[in-house]
Amino acid sequence: MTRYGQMFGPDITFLGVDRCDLNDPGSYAGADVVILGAPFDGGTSHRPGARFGPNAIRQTCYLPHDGSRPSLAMRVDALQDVRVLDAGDVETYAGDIEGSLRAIEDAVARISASGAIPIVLGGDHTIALPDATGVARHHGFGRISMLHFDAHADTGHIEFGHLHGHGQPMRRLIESGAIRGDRFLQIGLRGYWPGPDILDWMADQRMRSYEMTEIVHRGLDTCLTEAYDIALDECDGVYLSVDVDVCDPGHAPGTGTPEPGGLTSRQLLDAVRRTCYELPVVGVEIVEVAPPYDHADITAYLGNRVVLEALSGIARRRRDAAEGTRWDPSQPLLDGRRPE
Ligand SMILES: [Mn+2]
Repeated sequence: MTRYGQMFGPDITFLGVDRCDLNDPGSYAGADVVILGAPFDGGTSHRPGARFGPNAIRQTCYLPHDGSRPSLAMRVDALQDVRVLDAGDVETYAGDIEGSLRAIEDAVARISASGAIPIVLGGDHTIALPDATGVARHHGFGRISMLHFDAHADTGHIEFGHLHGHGQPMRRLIESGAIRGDRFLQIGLRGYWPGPDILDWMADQRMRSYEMTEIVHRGLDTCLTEAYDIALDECDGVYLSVDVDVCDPGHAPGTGTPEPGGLTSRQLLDAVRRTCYELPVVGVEIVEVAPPYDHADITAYLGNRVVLEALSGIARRRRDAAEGTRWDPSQPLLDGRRPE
């Protein structure tokens, strides 16, 4: 496994955190989180370009790349309070799906086996299969649930004559037993795919999918609370998969298969933060950031902040567990009217 860092620009790390080498277990021993790039977009059905996602997510920020990001809302500095390392990119080739999936799964499995949480920067959504499988190899098949933010269900069977692609990873994960169909929670679906045959298959798996109309009608927080209950039932951990196209194209234009009418970036960031604070998250991925279609780096900035919200939620969860405290989202940051 080679560090593939120079292929898409300088070999940088996420906002300047320390680097590690997955070939040298000592270099990431004791890490809480290991960030991994998976610059693979050979599974896209429409517009490619997510291979440029990892480095865009790593570097798109207007603050110094100094390995420090104090969260105003959570009052933690996730890059300092937990040990976050960046293992660079996995070598993938868009024309070799199976070989790329094997390399990604092996890399993620190494991170999980070390006890760290992998945060994978995609890449198209094909990588959800090796990402979640690599985590399940450590935590146990059927022992982790899936919280999947996406405009699309990604439960296709055979597309373009292939079993693997960015519209199919969720079906493959259920078929393999890595994740139970009835512990699969999908948030933000909308639009005009898939059709009734695939929906029937999903119903047979007892998946729970929250389409945007239900989310608008009931409220995102209500839906999340319900999804969290299902996710924790008979499972030890939660895998968080964020396809940036869950957000409205106005909030995330840089993606391959945009679908109008999605979440706001505010909703997504709050949901990621809350998920990583309230649930035992054992793996995270942010996929489908495709810089060639971005405008003013809107989507790259969002991808960077999704990672930071996940990290801040994880950091605050650990601090509160150690100190017996609890984060209160209604607390003001500053309130000069409040007596001392
Ligand atoms: Mn997807």
